[in-house]
Amino acid sequence: MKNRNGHIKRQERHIAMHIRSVGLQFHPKPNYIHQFEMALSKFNLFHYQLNAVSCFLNRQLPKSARCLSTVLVPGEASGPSVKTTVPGPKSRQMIADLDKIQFAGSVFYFTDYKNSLGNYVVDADGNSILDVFSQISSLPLGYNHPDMHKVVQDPDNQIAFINRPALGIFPAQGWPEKLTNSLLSVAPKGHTQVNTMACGSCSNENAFKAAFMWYRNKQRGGASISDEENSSCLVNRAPGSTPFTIMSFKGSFHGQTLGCLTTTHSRSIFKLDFPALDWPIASFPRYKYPLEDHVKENEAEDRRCLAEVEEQFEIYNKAGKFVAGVVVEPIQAEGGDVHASPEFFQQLQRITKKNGAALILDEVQTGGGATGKYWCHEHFNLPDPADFVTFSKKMLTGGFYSLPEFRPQQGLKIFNTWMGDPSKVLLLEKVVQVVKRDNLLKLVELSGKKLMDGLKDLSNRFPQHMKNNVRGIGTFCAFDLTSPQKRDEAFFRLQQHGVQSGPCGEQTIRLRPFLVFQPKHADIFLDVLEKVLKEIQTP
Ligand code: PSZ
Repeated sequence: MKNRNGHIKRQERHIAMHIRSVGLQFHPKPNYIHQFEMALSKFNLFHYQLNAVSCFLNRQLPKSARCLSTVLVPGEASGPSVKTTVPGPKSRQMIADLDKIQFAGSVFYFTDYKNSLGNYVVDADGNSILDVFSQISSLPLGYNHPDMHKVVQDPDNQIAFINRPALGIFPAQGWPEKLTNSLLSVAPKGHTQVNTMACGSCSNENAFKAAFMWYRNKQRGGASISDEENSSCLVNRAPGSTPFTIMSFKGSFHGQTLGCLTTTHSRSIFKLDFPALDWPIASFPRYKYPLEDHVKENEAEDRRCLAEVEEQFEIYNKAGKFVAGVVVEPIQAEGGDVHASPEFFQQLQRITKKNGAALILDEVQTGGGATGKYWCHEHFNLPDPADFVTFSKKMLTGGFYSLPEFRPQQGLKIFNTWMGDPSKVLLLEKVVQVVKRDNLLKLVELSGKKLMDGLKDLSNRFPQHMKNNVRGIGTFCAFDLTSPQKRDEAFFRLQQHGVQSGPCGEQTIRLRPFLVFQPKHADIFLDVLEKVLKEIQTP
């Protein structure tokens, strides 16, 4: 008994430590954790036999989409299987080992990547977990997809995996063709230019820089660069260093490097103690749900936020802190899956253009297919192509697309050692082929509809726990619990029942499944969520 109590205490401590570091609002509730342990000792959780369900679903799909309910990743588990608490004893030991070397409080659990397959991640304790978080929304085809293995096994590709080039100066022969077959084959409308980068923050930083150069060149109006500009920039002084700014929105997340961090406003944990630039910030719409019952108020909310954008342009441009760009997420993700209307984005583009600034769409999280299109902003019917579209995560490589007028005029301006990694582009080339071959964007649409219908149904049936603001495009879905504490409990219980979801915002759970997430996986998720909603103890 002593051992058992010690074990539960350790479990609580770990959860509290973890929650602190990822910023969940968790208040340890020994009671439900304890009850969970008791239940676990009675039976091993969850072995779904879903073949029958799968066949049934297959018959429900339209003919053209039937292939979508067949097995996409052969050998994938038929449901979650949880044998220990999550994280289990092995993971907890490994977390303690890692914590001696670095702060490990953000680790959920250690993962057995060899045995993970498709939509299921297997942890170090052998728990098989339905993963609807996909490595913070970043692994496109699930674990160990056979086509990804083929890319790595191809001897020609192995050369690229081993010999990582400094891409800006020594690209491998055939590189332009690789870019054409991968990134450019799915480029947003009008985008013929693409630069690769290592991560999302790096992509945004460089898009900001490209916008600044473009803005300065417009100001120069063709005049050549003066000696004074060249010498003053070396000591961070005008006129070489510019007072230019990038406008961003409250609640946004654009990365944690210093420039990006100035445009990130989602949570203080990211910002506290770091210097920030004096750049303009406007409000992002916060709608009332259900949308159909609040059309007028939400239109007014759009107008309020757009008026702030206009106002910020005026204030900063007047003060000589010229706004060279506006950066915005098509859906604010880290900030709690906050959606805005197509009309908001259309007007934002109009205002940005009118003020001579560049519109930078940060599709790091929304891009890559999760909304049923490669780029979320393709749902917005923008009158013109966006000036920049930045990406990373599901695209495997970071980088940004831009319109031709934003090309730098000199080398070494948008530059670093690696400029991304060609091996990631090889994988992406295959991902793009598989998405097309297996009709995965259509699948996202179908699975997304199933998720949204199921979530709306649950929010109607459990109004004491779920808020009436289920939202989503494709499988990029989210819902709020009625309090931060309930969100934390729901997140914890989902994990214990073998579902890995993602927390974001104050009291939101977001779903970021793989592109191989099928309606049958949506059924499993919804079943587990219903069970969790019945179990919630937080008042
Ligand atoms: O805690 C963190 O730093 C996290 S957790 C999730 C993210 C970052 N998301 C990354 C992200 C993003 O969602 C958007 C819309 N823009 C930029 C970024 C930064 O990308 P990375 O993390 O690759 O630098």
